Amino acid sequence: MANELMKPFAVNIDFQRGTISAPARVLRRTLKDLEGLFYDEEEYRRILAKEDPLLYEVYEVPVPNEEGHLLSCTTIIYPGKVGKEYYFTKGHFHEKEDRAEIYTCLQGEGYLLMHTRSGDVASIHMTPGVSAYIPPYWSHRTLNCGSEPFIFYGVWPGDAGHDYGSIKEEGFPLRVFEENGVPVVKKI
Ligand code: M6P
Ligand code: ZN
Repeated sequence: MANELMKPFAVNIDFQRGTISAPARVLRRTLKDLEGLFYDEEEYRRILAKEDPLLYEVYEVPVPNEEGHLLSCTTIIYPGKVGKEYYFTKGHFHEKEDRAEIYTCLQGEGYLLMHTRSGDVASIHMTPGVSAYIPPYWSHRTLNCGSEPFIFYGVWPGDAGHDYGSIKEEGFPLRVFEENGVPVVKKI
């Protein structure tokens, strides 16, 4: 019985660079992966016609995507904008919507945006040391509003899953634009 149990292990997280040693998977999303998500569609197409910049990378700790386990990863969002809107992650609900998540900022500056299906919205300004709790039933998207990479570490239940569908179809009700050199959170 005992030899069927998973063995304890550790990884190293580089707090400055945001990388994890021996990740299960490194996910890289470029501008074309976020089609239909930015506010300024025209500007999105104009940039994409010239280049396809890397927006963010995710380093996952190798753990099964199963009930009982805790998944974790770092996310590195690079600085940049499409029009006045800062680079962001796709954003998702959990497939099992009653699963929560914790994001802890390691480097840089960003925002965590959240909403519920019943129309509540929330945002948290993320700077190093800020550890945000995303309760069950809240979607989550992050963005980099600084000039350096924005890096955070996330932990969530192994069976949560990702549901991108409704955000792709309906859009995210909170957006952050640069206005007069500062980030402004807007409800759309
Ligand atoms: C965080 C976690 C991951 C997620 C990643 C990128 O690190 O929530 O589960 O994959 O952000 O976000 P998204 O999948 O919405 O692009
Ligand atoms: Zn999540």
